[in-house]
Amino acid sequence: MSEQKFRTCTITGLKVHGPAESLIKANIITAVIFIAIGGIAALLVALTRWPAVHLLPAHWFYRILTAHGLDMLIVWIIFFEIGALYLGGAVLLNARLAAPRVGWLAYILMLGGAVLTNIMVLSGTSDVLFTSYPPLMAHPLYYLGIILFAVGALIGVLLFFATLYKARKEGVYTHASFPLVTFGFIAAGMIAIYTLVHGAGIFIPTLLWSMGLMNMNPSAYRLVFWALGHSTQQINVAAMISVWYLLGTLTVGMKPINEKLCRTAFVLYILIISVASEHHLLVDPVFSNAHKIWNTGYIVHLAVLGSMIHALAVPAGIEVALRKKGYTNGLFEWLKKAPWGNPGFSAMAFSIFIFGFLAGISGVVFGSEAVNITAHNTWRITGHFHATVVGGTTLAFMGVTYYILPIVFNRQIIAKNWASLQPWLFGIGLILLSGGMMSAGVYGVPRRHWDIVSFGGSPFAFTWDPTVYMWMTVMGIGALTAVAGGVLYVWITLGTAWKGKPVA
Ligand code: HEM
Ligand SMILES: [Cu+2]
Repeated sequence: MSEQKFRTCTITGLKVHGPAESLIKANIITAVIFIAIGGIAALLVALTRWPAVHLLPAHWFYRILTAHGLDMLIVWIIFFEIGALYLGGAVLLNARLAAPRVGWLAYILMLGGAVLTNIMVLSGTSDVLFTSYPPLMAHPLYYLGIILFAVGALIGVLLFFATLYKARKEGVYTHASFPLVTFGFIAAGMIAIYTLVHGAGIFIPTLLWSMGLMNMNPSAYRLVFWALGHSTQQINVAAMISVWYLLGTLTVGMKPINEKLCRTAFVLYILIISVASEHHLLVDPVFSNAHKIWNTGYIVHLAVLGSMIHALAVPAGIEVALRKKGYTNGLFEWLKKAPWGNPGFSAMAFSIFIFGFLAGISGVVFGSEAVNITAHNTWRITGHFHATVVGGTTLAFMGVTYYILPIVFNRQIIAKNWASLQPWLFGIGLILLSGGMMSAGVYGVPRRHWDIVSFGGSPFAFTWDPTVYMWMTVMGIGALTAVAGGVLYVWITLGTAWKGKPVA
């Protein structure tokens, strides 16, 4: 193995493989460009749903909403995850990336797919929203774009596993087990593989259907689609929790109190989490009631158990680490004296709080059969998943970016004070956004509706409880605050990558 391709990180002492470094940079920068695009879409969509503003006309609302869902939930998150997998597979093990050329192939497929899908959406031929439920039909190239993206992502995940294999085989990494963070990424990678296979399982037939070559049964579509759509959220959860462990270590020197238990929790995710996909089908007349109750009332709680273990392990690990630093007065001195000005720490703390309280609890409640019938397709759901994938995953990824920039990009963060403020703006904005959505949803405000005031001039008048307008305003203020945090993130990340001073 040629040693000259490695650089030693002056902060962590990790050996950074040059080709891995280039690929991580490309994937992360692309992710950030897409969160910027998705963020502009977020602002437009939020300002349309806020009745006081009602910005876009109906057709542009649905078009931009389609772009927002795709660019955020698929493109931003998965590009970032592929970058993170290369980090966990190569950099954290001081190993080389197994086959950098394959990594570039994956990158090109993903980028090509993302650009193609965006073009099809913005050109107005594919207003099908993120879920693209038949009989809504997009242009065939829209589905092709998604397939290319998914194949690229699958290749990236396989490259991660090949990298681990090589690190072992070449004797670079010899400990009995991989570090916990890498272990969590392995869980994410395994879930990713069966998820992406389901992605092919649904989007290839849908492509053929859009070309007039076969029929499509909407119920069958929903079943297979959610094997993809829900399971991808479990990649996000596993990756987010791995990032919590990483940030806990980097920010306060945390060590898990019982590492075996944490690993077991990841194994529970791998085994159980896919059955949770069925919570998307609770109002569909496809499964029997008994089946739904078994699934959502019992089995899924084994995965919830995994989350509960992490939810205790991470904060407890942080508390122990801070108490070891001498903050032992009273119950909460450690919390008060925590490094709140370090954006890596505050992003992690907000992510844990939002994911634990807003996302986790609402998810378990809305995912039960009895409650789902009233929560389904209301803004409660949109509030729930913004707490998971935005307040949880996206914020955790933002936090770890403040470490990836010095370690992988070898640059010092520009505008440190703004960086300290960034997770606060994004986190508080998200709490208001998700809280506003969920609260309005309790009154029955539907998701994906362009006009909740006159329902598009519907003859059946409907008057909301005035409280609804208050919650819509909370949502709007939250959206503006979160967008401000998002703008800071994009500016600081791209600015640092481009003009940050090299790490001494
Ligand atoms: C500043 C940040 C954000 C704001 C203000 C925001 C706002 C919104 C709003 C207002 C909607 C429309 C809901 C509806 O009409 O039912 C929406 C939908 C959605 N958002 Fe966000 N969002 C943000 C960030 C994100 C991120 C980072 C992700 C993913 C990682 C995300 C994923 C989604 C998805 C999947 C939908 C549903 C699309 C659909 O119904 O087809 N959002 N968002
Ligand atoms: Cu789900």
